[in-house]
Amino acid sequence: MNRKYLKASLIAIAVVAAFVILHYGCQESKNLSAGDEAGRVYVAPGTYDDFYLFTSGGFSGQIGVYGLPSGRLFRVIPVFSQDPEKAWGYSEESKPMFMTSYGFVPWDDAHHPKLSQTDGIADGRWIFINGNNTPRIARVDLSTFTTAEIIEIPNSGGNHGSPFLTENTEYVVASTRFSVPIPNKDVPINSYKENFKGTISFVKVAKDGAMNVEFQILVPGFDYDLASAGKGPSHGWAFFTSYNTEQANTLLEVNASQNDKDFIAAVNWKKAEEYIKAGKFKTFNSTYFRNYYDEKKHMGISEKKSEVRVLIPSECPGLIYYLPTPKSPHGVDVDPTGEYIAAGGKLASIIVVHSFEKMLKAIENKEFDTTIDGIPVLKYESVIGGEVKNPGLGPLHTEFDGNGYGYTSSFISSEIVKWKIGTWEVVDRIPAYYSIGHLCVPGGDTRKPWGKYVIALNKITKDRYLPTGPELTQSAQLIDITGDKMKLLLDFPTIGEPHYAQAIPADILMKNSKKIYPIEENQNPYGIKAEKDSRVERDGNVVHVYMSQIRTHFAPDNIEGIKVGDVVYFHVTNLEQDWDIPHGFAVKGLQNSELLIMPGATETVVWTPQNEGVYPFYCTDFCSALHQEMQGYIRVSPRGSNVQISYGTGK
Ligand code: RUQ
Ligand code: CUA
Repeated sequence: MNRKYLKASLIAIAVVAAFVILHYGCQESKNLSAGDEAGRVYVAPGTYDDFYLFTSGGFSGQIGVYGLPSGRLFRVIPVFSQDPEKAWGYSEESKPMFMTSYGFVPWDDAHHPKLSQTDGIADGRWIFINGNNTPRIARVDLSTFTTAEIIEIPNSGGNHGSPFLTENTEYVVASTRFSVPIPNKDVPINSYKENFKGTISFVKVAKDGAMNVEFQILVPGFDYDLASAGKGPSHGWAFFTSYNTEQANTLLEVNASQNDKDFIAAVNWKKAEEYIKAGKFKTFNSTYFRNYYDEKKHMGISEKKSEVRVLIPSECPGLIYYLPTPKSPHGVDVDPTGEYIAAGGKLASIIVVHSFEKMLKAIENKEFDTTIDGIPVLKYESVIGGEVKNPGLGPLHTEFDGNGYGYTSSFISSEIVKWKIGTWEVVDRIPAYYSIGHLCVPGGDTRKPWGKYVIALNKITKDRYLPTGPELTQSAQLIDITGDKMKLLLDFPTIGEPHYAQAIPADILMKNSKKIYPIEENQNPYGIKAEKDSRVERDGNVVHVYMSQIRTHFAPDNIEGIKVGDVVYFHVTNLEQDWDIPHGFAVKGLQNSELLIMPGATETVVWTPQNEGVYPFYCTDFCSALHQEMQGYIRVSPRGSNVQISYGTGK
């Protein structure tokens, strides 16, 4: 046996062994004996050991994917922000995903991941997340862990209260945090009370996941903060917290903390559907974009929209009611039975829990305090189901365990408080290190929580981890809730600022995980199906390189006839049909990110060489023992040179 070959084989064996250890040694232990058949079948609490945890990346614009109970980071899914690791927002195919009415927007602030549901139970098809700054909602496909769609929300000043969804994923909602003139126009800021409005949007989700802004409701100019849809008996309703009912436009820390109570807006969306059907809407001319990724074409496609239907509450009786809620409420969370609506008041000294049944009675009996812009304000005493006393300072968000308890995060006193639904007594509390914002119980927002853990999502970690300069990591804490007393199990740092998070049993997602894209289904107009189709074509000063990759070479790997001033498109198809064999692509001096191409996919990057010379290109992802051999050269000649296009591999 030739020595070089022997050496290569030994390296290959070592690499394969290392990969096996890396891949399988670090997985959450599998629990395939849980007995579930399909993702949508509910299995009782405690049956599952392992979960995927999806955390918002906050101002990183991404989603972090962790394993539970290990707390280990598996993946960062790029959503609203460019990610050079995966060429998200850099490749020609993914750029359309960032189109908005403001042009190409490569960043956002993502707060609330939300798993799709069927019958009020997370089903593992998709996870949605909001873009707060340039109002958008994204849908991530959980078979590929990639962003499949991003829709812009028109007539919104900032999409914070989003994308909470109804129990069969009929709608994801979007409420505007900042009120603005709608439609937007040039007015003095101190004309706030007269000119500024909020909107609550219902975005329809089709069977295949496609989103459409079905209708919006024009509401008074408060700040609409968070949302939660009804379930079971309250299915058909959705609830939105608001603050700044004072309608202040400056120094809100003082001016928006005057009123003793603000509101939860209760929207009857089934009624809204009737009004839409009956044509009781106004059509606003509003420009916004819907972008989706065509999985067969391996390409993002942008659609421009120009109209949206808007309902005006004063013209639609019964559409929306206000529930008085103390004091600058933040989170609103409906319990698993659908009867109780818990509100976290940032400045409140109790957790207020409204009763859905009492709300319906109060509406029937017209127990109103007043009416604001056609929206009846219900009497507090008529809708209140209970008050949790001594819940800690600054209660924000509540999740449920399915055993009759609520868990509320309290930011200022930095703790989780466990309380009993019905008696409203606090039964346990545990400190969080430090300053918890959201919290997450697996399935804790659904009709049938999986329970087992509560995860604290903390804003501040002073003295908890090694310092990392002026900014310290944010963190999550895993807490066991199977006993009477909550027990801290684990701390782990998070990527980006975790706002909300969602967890789902690993089994539900694992069996749907896509391994490859079948090459025969690749419909990318610049894709190729076999190495023999690889080629280089000149069209004026534009050059298209149709390139293939397979372990461990490019075709072509020698290219000549490129000239300074050319615009070179590398259309790179990864011909592999094996799981976990992406190849990368980068060329020296590329003013862009690498490409990272999945098996069976095609991606494109543009290069404009500025100087003559010879430029190496190579595979950036360690793909086999001979990964370092996966390289090539491009010769760039001066402008006006008569070197003809030529290319090849192995000649
Ligand atoms: S928030 S810490 Cu952006 Cu959901 Cu409450
Ligand atoms: Cu292909 Cu490394």
